[in-house]
Amino acid sequence: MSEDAELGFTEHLFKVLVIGDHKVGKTSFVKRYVKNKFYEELKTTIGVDFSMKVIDWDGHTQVRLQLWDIAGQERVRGLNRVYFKGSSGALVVYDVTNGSTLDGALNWKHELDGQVMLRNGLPVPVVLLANKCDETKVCRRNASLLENLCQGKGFIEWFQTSAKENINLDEAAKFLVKHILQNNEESVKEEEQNMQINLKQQAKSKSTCC
Ligand SMILES: Nc1nc2c(ncn2[C@@H]2O[C@H](COP(=O)(O)OP(=O)(O)OP(=O)(O)O)[C@@H](O)[C@H]2O)c(=O)[nH]1
Ligand SMILES: [Mg+2]
Repeated sequence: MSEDAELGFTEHLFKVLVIGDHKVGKTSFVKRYVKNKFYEELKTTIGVDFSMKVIDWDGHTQVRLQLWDIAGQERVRGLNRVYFKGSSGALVVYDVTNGSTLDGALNWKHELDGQVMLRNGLPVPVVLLANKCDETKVCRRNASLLENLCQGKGFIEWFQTSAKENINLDEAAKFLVKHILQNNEESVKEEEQNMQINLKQQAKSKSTCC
């Protein structure tokens, strides 16, 4: 975070992962969200692709989201964990037309939780995206299933999205950023408190010395 004290303007840079199985629409999400473009045909991602989305959060806060779009192919799964480090949150994508990718999403979440956590030991915020909803809407029964899943598996929320028709991408990302900002604020407060405690302890030890 950098702050221009005179203007009271704050900038944040957050690393956000976009993860999920092969072909669920991760790259499509990023391309729609960042460039407002959609492609029927896309090359599979190899390794990781980076994109930056700048959000004017409010009049005095700018958020830069560094999006890490990670390859979903099974054969490179184990290798991709190295990219998780330092992330502030994640979007885990599954494809509503392919049920097995929901199991995949749960695996990705589990792997992420094993690799990254907040300073207080809690998991980083993760939003579940039920993508390709232009093809099949999530029915009410599945919606309540997903709600239960979120609670049970620790996703902060789920959204049905379509990268193709630009449905709910901004909403899902905003929801995640709101949580990341809250976590950030809490950890800054905690740091300030720790610093005050340290200063007090130093002052105390100086006053008792000699
Ligand atoms: N109908 C529909 N098709 C989509 C949507 N999002 C992505 N697709 C299509 O799904 C296919 C795979 O999309 P990608 O974005 O390449 O998927 P990916 O998750 O990045 O795949 P990997 O890079 O292999 O891990 C492409 O043909 C996209 O056009 C969507 O919201 N609706
Ligand atoms: Mg991709």
